[in-house]
Amino acid sequence: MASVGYVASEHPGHPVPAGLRSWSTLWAGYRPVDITPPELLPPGLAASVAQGWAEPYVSPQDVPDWERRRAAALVPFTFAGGWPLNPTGRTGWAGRNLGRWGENQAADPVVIAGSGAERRVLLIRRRDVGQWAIPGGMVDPGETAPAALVRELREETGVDLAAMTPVILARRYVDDWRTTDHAWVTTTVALFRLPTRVLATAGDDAADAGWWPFTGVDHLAGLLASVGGLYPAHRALLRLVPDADLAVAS
Ligand code: RP5
Ligand code: MG
Ligand code: MG
Repeated sequence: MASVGYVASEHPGHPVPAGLRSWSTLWAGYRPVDITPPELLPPGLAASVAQGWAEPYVSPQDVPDWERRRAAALVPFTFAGGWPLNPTGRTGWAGRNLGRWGENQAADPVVIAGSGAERRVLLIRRRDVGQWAIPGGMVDPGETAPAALVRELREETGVDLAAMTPVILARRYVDDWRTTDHAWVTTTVALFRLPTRVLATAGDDAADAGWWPFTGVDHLAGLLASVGGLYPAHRALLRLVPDADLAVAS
């Protein structure tokens, strides 16, 4: 098959053309751009490993337990030449910009308070991209997703919902900004419903925390446009909240 001369760096902001994303479509000219940051390459990698958020492997070929990881994956994935392949196909980006090669499991607690026109959703402003997002985070090694939902919510907003049982909305891929062909994010999205708002205080990787009117994702995005915007990857997650939990716009 003829190669298509697509080089991601020549198309800033462009996704890979839809017809070329599938790994089963041969594309000899594919040249993804490596976005591995210095803190995930030697010598900086050692400090990131010591901080506890990065695994020490410079290449996925060094990872010793792929069989176990594949069995535990939320979204199945395949390999080529020892490299795990993003289950959504080519991204235009290579390397690792996340703690782990392959699937990085996150937990996203969607907390809703009030009803009708008073209904609100608890969001944080992410320090990395400056946008408003669900107060989620990565599941720690050996931790369960339900435990991570409660821990991340507490760390990022100060709200402790350990006594509640949330409704799991989905276990799915999330289009995180750090995604590459060989390291990506999946998440467990869960809904907590509160009768009224509780005090929220930003902490950890949250620059701000607040309750935003939530009568629909598009309305929410409009509200947030002037203050950093809504983290694009979380639009799809917030759309998972059942209609019954949304106020009818009047
Ligand atoms: C998002 O990044 C996930 O949906 C989750 O909210 C979060 C996990 O990463 P950190 O907040 O730990 O950076 O894509
Ligand atoms: Mg966090
Ligand atoms: Mg977080």
